Amino acid sequence: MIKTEEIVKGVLTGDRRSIAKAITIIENNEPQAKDIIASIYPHTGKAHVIGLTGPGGSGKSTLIEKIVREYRQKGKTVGVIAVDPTSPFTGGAFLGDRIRMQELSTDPGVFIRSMATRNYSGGIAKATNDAVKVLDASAKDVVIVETVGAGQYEVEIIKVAQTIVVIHAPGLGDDIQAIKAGLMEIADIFVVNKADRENAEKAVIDIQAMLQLNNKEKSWQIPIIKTVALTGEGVPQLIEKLEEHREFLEKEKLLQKALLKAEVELVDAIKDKVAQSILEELKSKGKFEELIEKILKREIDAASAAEKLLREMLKKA
Ligand SMILES: Nc1nc2c(ncn2[C@@H]2O[C@H](COP(=O)(O)OP(=O)(O)OP(=O)(O)O)[C@@H](O)[C@H]2O)c(=O)[nH]1
Ligand SMILES: [Mg+2]
Repeated sequence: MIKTEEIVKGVLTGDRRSIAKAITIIENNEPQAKDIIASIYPHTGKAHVIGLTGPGGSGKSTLIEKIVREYRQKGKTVGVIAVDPTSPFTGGAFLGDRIRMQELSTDPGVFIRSMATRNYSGGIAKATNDAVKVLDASAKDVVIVETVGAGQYEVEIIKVAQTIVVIHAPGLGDDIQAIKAGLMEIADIFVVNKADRENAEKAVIDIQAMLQLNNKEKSWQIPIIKTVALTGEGVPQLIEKLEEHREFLEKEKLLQKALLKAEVELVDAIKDKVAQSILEELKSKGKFEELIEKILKREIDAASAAEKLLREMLKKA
């Protein structure tokens, strides 16, 4: 067995084999997983975690390949985890693009991995989260998680990702129902892929209509981006929105911090005011000088005197 420290050290330096080993340990739910996560945890929290979900065959894997390339051109490092709760990844469509993906996977700034999470007792979301932490700790700027929008996992992605992209494509029953209601709720960005097909515009209009129905007052406007994953068309626009959402989240965080700071300031100010007005009240009661005398004569200590004064004041109130 490889020592935990060795794996952790490897992960932190971005060593491909250590990253793979750590994820395998997580995938197999080995006891070592807990120690690895505990050790890398302080080094996490920097990556932008993007969840990409949608019906089977909508073009998720094809699109991810183009997204990865675009991020690499911008100098960002990327990790990808394809979660396949049913079959091992090696049988999946990702390998349909075998050659192009292989090309990507020799790039040291890219790590691509599928995960079969059946054995993980903590649930798929937990296993995925832990694998994301490994990639985050390995200093990937962006981590993309691909999940099939079927079953329960689609909504679980909200526990894993900061930005959720829901992808749809015309020709999948040609019905917006192909996107489950649950997915509509969690989307930060919509993608209509296969925009080269003629009925793509209809899909856009259908999603627009659904978004309007769901017209809650929101500070983030959910965009709908058209893409052709096969050619990469629309991918720069998608990346732009992904970055915008990331900035939006940062601003929200800053706002939360500002709120917290304002609260602390207010509490401090109240404390000052309360203390001051009580002091004035006590001084005006005449007992104040009397007690000072007693303290000087060592008849009472200051703390007991303060308590006595406050108690008398409260009794009168
Ligand atoms: N015409 C067209 N075909 C596309 C486009 N994007 C992907 N495809 C094709 O659609 C099929 C499914 O693409 P994938 O990327 O495997 O879809 P997926 O959503 O990852 O599928 P699963 O992982 O099985 O859920 C493949 O044959 C792709 O070549 C597109 O923009 N236009
Ligand atoms: Mg796929």
